[in-house]
Amino acid sequence: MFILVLLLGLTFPGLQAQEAIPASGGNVTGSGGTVSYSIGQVFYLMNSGATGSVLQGVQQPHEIFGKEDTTGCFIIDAFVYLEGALIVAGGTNYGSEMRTDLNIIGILPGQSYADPIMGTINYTPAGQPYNIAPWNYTGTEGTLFDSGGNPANGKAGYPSSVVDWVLVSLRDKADATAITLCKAAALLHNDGHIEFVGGGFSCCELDPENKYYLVVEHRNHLIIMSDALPVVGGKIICDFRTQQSYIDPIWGPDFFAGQKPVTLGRYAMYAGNGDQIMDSASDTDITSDDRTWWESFNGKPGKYLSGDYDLNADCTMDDRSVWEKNNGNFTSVPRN
Ligand SMILES: [Ca+2]
Ligand SMILES: [Ca+2]
Ligand SMILES: [Ca+2]
Repeated sequence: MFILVLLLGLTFPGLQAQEAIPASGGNVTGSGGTVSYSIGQVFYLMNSGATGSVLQGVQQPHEIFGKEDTTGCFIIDAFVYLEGALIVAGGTNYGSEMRTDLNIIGILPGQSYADPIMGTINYTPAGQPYNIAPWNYTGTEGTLFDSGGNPANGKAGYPSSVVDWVLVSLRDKADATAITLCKAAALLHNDGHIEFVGGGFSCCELDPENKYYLVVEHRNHLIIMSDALPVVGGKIICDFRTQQSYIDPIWGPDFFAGQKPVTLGRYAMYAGNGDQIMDSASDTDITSDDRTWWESFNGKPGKYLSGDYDLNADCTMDDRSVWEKNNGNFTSVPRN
């Protein structure tokens, strides 16, 4: 009983000065919750320690109503497809799962491979790829995967099912006034599962009664957001693969882009958004700037490049074809 008072850490200015017996009990509310006290206590001793204080008396408060425990962190259980990786190699159809070419070749951040033709070692610098503009996200998730430039450890610890990195965040609103509550770079697996690494998604102490918007970004695909999602049992669940993402209906259902409908009733993030920095809208649209962007990488094989729109580890005309089909799509989902 005494311990409970201590845990609440409330201050009771009125109560401490109490020298008369109140006619009844009452409630005291502070930032940590509400505590009820009852009649009968006139004199008391206060014992203070490093973590709080305890009032000793004849009758101690015995009804404690603290805030709902929100110390647990939310678990995000989400799935998404990147269109570029879903395209069947060398074709225009979509496969049942995404390709992992970047991983197979060994060009994901931190991976390395020996180039047999050039006789050189290709080493992609370690670190999640969203530490550059426009994201400037400084998370250290990527340091877990580093070959150190040694092809003998070329896969750098990535599971073989990993397609690429995505950037995931939670917002409190759908529009531009939204606050990003938490953010993490995460691994995307070929079945669409988003895996949080290095401590997971540190979305803690949020109100589980609220609803949240889950945002997924990729370095050369179009940003998407979910509709408002409830927290169920500490979990936020979202499967973008089988449902359209949020589309602001203000100009009708077909004005803004959400995800691209692909075969088998599935959806995928639009590929072809390599330029996300030229102007303020570049991050949320697919335009001729994204073709110019692709052009600057065209002809470069075997590197981790944002102009590689179909994520097959080289930059060729195929990537331009992917861009061409998606050119003109733009989203209302603000990136910043
Ligand atoms: Ca922008
Ligand atoms: Ca763009
Ligand atoms: Ca390519």
